[in-house]
Amino acid sequence: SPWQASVLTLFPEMFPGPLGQSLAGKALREGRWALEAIDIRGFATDRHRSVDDTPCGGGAGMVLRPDVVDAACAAALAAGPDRPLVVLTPRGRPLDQAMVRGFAAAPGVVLLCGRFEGIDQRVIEARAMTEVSIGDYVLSGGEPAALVLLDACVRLLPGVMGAAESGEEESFSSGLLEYPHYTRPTVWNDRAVPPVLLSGHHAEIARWRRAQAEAITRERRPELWARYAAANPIAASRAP
Ligand code: 6GU
Repeated sequence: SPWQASVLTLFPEMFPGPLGQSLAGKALREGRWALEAIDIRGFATDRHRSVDDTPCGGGAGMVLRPDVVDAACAAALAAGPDRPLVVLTPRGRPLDQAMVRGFAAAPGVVLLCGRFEGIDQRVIEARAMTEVSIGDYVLSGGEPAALVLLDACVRLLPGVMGAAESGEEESFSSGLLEYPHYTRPTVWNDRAVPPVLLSGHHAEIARWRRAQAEAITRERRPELWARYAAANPIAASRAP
């Protein structure tokens, strides 16, 4: 029984989309994970197959109906009941690598994609859904966010990534942003590769890379640096 993703959406044709390509696509074809896109409209009950209605209290846009969403959730959970139910919404908790590790360690996920102005809050509470956002900007729907979350999970599944990258070797397992990368030619448009990387001194290279990663994290992501510095007081004391 592979890791099972079920996506509840009004646009099932958006899946697998980019997840049918590259690393995730290969893993999908190899049966290391499975993906089903479930059309929420299939759970409408009236003649007009309506899934949304006007907001109580007034205002712009439409709200997904709780009864329709609940029926779609029940159908998804029938295939694998022990999976977290996640709703993708800009008002959710910001996705981070620790959450991704948790989802990847579960039997799979059920992802509900928000559309219109929102989803009736009662079904979110009744189903104890986890509300997740992928960042502080607004998408027109949760589908691209669901694709992002799934990509982040799938690359951590057993057998998906080679030993070379190994999923958690790089950035965010260390708590630092990545050091810069270089390849041949050693001089390009008057720009030289940093000489230390051509020195063959492995310990010196590792030190240089760590210093670069620490500097870029401090400059770009002070909140990540604060967390790293608290966990690595020696590194913090070394910093300028
Ligand atoms: Cl999860 N959904 C939408 N619609 N917009 C977002 C988002 C999610 N995360 C960031 N922006």
